[in-house]
Amino acid sequence: MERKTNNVGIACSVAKDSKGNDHKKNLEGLAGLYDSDEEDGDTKSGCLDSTFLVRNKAEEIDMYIIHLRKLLLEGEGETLVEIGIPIGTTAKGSGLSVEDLEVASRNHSEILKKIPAVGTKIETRKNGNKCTEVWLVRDPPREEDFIELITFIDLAGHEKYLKTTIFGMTGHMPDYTMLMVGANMGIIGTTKEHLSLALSLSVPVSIVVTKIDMCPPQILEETMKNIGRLVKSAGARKLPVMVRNTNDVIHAAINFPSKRVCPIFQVSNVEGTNLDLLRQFLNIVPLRRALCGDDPAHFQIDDVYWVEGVGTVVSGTVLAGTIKVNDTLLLGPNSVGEFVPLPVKSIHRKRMPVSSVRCGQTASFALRKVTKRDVRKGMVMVDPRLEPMASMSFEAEVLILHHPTTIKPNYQAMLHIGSIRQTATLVSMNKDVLRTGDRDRVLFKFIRLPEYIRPGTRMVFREGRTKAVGTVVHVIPQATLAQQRAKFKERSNRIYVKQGPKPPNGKSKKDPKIDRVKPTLSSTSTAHA
Ligand SMILES: Nc1nc2c(ncn2[C@@H]2O[C@H](COP(=O)(O)OP(=O)(O)OP(=O)(O)O)[C@@H](O)[C@H]2O)c(=O)[nH]1
Ligand SMILES: [Mg+2]
Repeated sequence: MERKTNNVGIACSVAKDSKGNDHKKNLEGLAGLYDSDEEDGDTKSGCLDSTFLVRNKAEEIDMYIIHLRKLLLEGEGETLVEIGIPIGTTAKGSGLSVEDLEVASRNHSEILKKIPAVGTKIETRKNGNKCTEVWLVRDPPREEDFIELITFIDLAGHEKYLKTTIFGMTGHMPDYTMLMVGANMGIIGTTKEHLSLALSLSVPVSIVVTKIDMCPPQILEETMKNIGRLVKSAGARKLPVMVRNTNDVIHAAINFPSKRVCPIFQVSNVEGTNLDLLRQFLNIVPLRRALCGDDPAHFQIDDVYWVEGVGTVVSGTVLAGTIKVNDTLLLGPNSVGEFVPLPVKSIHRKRMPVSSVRCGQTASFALRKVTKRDVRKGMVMVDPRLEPMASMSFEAEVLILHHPTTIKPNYQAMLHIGSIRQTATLVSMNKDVLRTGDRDRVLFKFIRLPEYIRPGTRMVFREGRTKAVGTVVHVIPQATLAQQRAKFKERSNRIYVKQGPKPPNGKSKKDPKIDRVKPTLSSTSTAHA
């Protein structure tokens, strides 16, 4: 490895920055090796402005650092770098072996620390058995960079991915939704489906009509008429607001959080028509939820990864409080309903290391002492002060949006509560049967694992064409395995004291049930009891 480091070092090549600026002029004199094979001024994607040979020599590293600092300055804090271009070659047809590239990329990370800058690998370019890595290099983040940040959650439009779209809406807790409608296509089945999902989760909806550049005027007019009708219909009951100028933007943004209006934009992503209005709207629309960074921390996990050299990484949303690096939180519930204390090793927000995150923000945490298998979507990391309890059963107020016939007890459906996604049985309800349009208070029981849920959380359940929404109103905590064992022991002791010791053959004639119960105490059976 040491030999490779010296020989390979980092064959770094600097390409145009992420904003597409050409730095060629500025690089002359700085670049270790100017790529003279390319025609002057040619900076099309994949062509390099300059290449650097950066070995373990201090002067080569220094030169590269100076160069990157300059690029960061010119690129307003960011630039793209391609690692692994052997010196003296063009971008095309080049690359390093996987092992050499690994060494080069590790060394590159070390160099970035000296700048200091943050590098994120964004692409591996393969060329036969050779490859290169494209890195986005940025200035280290300042806390104020993260104060006003809009996170876009791109959800799937196709019906086939409805499950994922529902997960995005319940798991990521968006403040607002932007429903995209192709001007040519107009309102289709999924448009109505997604609108009803946003309405039932009480998330304000705006509509963006795209592709107006390629839509005949009469079709666009028809689409707009249908959208207006849909927005005003009994199910939605909103006032459509066509956004045509800055005054409309202000009016729409002020009234948007109240959910009374539905701002409608007509844009072309190709010609850029009205994108400035949409941008203005996103910039001024106020935060919808009151966020309190002082509450005990509650982080909801929506994905788990294994990152080479880092370990288990969980991503999700901070629902309450503030979480700092090295804070110890309770991770759970595991399959037996327990929570385990775990320190947060490091925090990344938008692919950047940060020292803390607060409620409303999405982040990923590197965890210590836990394998990927121990964590699943829907688990939480919470402040120990919350004394979290897992539960298999809970009561909810539900509204049946659609069901072809009737729902009776023992009906099973896929529940979405935050990032929890699990099948549950509808155990009991107040009414005899539930039909489309009915509201009722019902008792659900998860079929597989205990979960951490809190009253007031919105939920969606669906099964085939059945759709229903609801709110968790009462959670029945499940005793942990330790508590169940303690209870069982206490009960056995009481019986023992009452009945005296068992006869020597081990069988109690008075109560044969006791012996039958004892051997069945296994972690799974008790946890799910
Ligand atoms: N002419 C024109 N084409 C557009 C416009 N917006 C998007 N497109 C094109 O439409 C196609 C689909 O765009 P996407 O952004 O992938 O659509 P999507 O809704 O995200 O699709 P899914 O992610 O599959 O749900 C692409 O080829 C775009 O270039 C527009 O305003 N005008
Ligand atoms: Mg898309």
